[in-house]
Amino acid sequence: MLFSHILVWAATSLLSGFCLATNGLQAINELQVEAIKSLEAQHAKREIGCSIKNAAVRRDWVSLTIPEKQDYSRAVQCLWDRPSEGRPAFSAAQNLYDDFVATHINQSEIIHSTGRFLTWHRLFIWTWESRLRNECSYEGYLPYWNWFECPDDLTDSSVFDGSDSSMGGDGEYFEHNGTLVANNHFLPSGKGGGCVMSGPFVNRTVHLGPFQPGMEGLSPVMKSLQDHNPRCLRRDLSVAPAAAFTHQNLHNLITGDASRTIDAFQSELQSSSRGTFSMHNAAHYSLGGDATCVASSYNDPASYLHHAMVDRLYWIWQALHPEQARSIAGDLRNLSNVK
Ligand SMILES: *[C@@H]1O[C@H](CO)[C@@H](O)[C@H](O)[C@H]1NC(C)=O
Ligand SMILES: *[C@@H]1O[C@H](CO)[C@@H](O)[C@H](O)[C@H]1NC(C)=O
Ligand SMILES: *[C@@H]1O[C@H](CO)[C@@H](O)[C@H](O)[C@H]1NC(C)=O
Ligand SMILES: *[C@@H]1O[C@H](CO)[C@@H](O)[C@H](O)[C@H]1NC(C)=O
Ligand SMILES: [Cu+2]
Repeated sequence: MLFSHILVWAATSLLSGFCLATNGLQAINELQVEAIKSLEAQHAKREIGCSIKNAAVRRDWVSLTIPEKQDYSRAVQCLWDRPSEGRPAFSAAQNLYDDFVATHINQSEIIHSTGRFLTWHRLFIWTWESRLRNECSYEGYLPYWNWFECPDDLTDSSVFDGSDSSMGGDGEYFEHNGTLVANNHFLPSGKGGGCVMSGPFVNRTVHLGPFQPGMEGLSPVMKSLQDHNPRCLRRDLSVAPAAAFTHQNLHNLITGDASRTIDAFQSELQSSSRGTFSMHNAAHYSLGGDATCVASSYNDPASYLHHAMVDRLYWIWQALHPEQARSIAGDLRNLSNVK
């Protein structure tokens, strides 16, 4: 027993490089094993169609080889080099990468804090992944940023180490007064806040947003989708929100009180019910900078890896709660019409 635990620990610590993982890392690995067993049982009699036997496999970024990581970034550059498909409402979008950002901005008021949250974002990242594969000859699937790795210093993670096989590092130092997060949390400023000056996307320009940036000093603020606002991508990597990534919070979400209904699960994962960061918000705000504007957060390419992890939790929850897997909760509100 002891021996097998050591093996598990060795495998996960190797995967997370040279940084301290949270106690949630082993917990999510174990829950994923349970999820796969559950799907194998549910799909045992399925002869045709989609099943766990022929499913695509999304992998942890840290488990990709360096050439695989570089190939993912190459494919992202390919979308960035494609022309915008240019609907009139999105006229500030300059390329296909921007079109994705614009689509998220356009729908932002109806896909957050509504019944669409989990399924809309699932479709969104699947569309992104499909275009990388179908138009940019990317052969893998969308990797995920495993929040339970390196929470003490994100720049130790191979997602954010600033190498050409990462999503870029922290922003340059920019003096500011921190970030105001939903529910009036205050997040002190970190070591960044300015332009990301490392990694494969350093020379890229973002054009849309921010609308309601949480980070103080993030400007100029955009007024409409016609407002062309070219600038560098900014980040302020922060460790404070990572306090959400405990095995207690994970178990509460997947097997505990918050797992009982889709409503409870979705609320706990998306927003914060107990005055602390939800896991979804924690990872968004730990990116800082451009990611602190909810609507235009996909200006940061790490947001796709982040939402692949959100989707992974949704998938594990669905696998372990088959009777509820296809239910949704919430309404179809447009938040700007809610007083
Ligand atoms: C979103 O896009 C649609 C169709 O392109 C457009 O009619 C609508 O005004 C846009 N909404 C916002 C909030 O930009
Ligand atoms: C939400 O409502 C606002 C204000 O009525 C409107 O301008 C906006 O286009 C709506 N957004 C969507 C996505 O329907
Ligand atoms: C931060 O807040 C202090 C006190 O409100 C203010 O004096 C200072 O100018 C602010 N700094 C920036 C960069 O806005
Ligand atoms: C960014 O542009 C600079 C100056 O043209 C160039 O030296 C550098 O190699 C570019 N970096 C990347 C990752 O494309
Ligand atoms: Cu979103």
